[in-house]
Amino acid sequence: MESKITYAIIKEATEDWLKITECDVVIAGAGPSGMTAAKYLADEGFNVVIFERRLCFGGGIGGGGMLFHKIVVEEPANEILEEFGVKMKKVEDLYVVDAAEMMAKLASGCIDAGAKIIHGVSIEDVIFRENPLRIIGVLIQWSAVELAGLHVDPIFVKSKAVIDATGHDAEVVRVASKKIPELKIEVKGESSAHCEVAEKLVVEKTGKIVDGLYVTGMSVASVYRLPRMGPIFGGMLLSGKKVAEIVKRDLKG
Ligand code: 48F
Repeated sequence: MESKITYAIIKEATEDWLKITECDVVIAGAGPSGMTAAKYLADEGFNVVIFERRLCFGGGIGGGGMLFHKIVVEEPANEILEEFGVKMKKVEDLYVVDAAEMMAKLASGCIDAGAKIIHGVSIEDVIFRENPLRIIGVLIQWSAVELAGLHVDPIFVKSKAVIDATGHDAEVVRVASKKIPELKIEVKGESSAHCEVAEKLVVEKTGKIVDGLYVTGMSVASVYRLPRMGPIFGGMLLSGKKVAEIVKRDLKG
């Protein structure tokens, strides 16, 4: 029995990994924007993988508003939550949601659509090519190796599109901006709070950084120094949906 357990896990995991080695879309981070993007891209038949550093999903959703277990969304993002089957309560012009329900249902929505979420893996760098300058994949590492501070070389995953959904730190765009100066991107860091403006601009600025590299969610705010918005999540969902539409258009032509 014991060896069968090991055999089954390693065989099935390896089969998944072989499919991931070269895939359509790599998403960094299983927060609200990353999981929304994953669902809409997987719905279109793309081979989508999310690498999530932690052993859970939801990113900033789980903390609710200062640990009160609710978050809010505004119109029209409530329509996205309806598609994921999330229950909402209308309070004035806002929709209030249980943080746990939103985390669980965004995750099951993107998994049911066919996306893979791989936990405990961090994206630490990108693969690039010149003439024309483009991103063609990522370098990944076990988060446990990162945490242990071990010197272990990462491995490569090639993809037609890489989406930075890493949240406040915009980690993927940040590393690309530092290591590939020809990209001429500077990650400015987000600004202080102004909800309405932040919610609007984060969706407006969502999109392509360079061929092959896209940005969604709070990473957008970080790249362009947009205001933060606190525990209102409509912009994250709308940004995830928008980046999926842009990637779909670019990949399908
Ligand atoms: O931070 P996060 O929830 O990103 P988001 O989708 O949503 C932001 C909101 O939660 C909130 C907000 C809006 O109202 O202000 O903060 O933009 O999720 C980001 C996920 O990415 C993972 C991280 O663990 C988190 O779950 N992550 C971060 N860097 C990496 C990563 C990395 N280099 N590789 C893999 N995962």
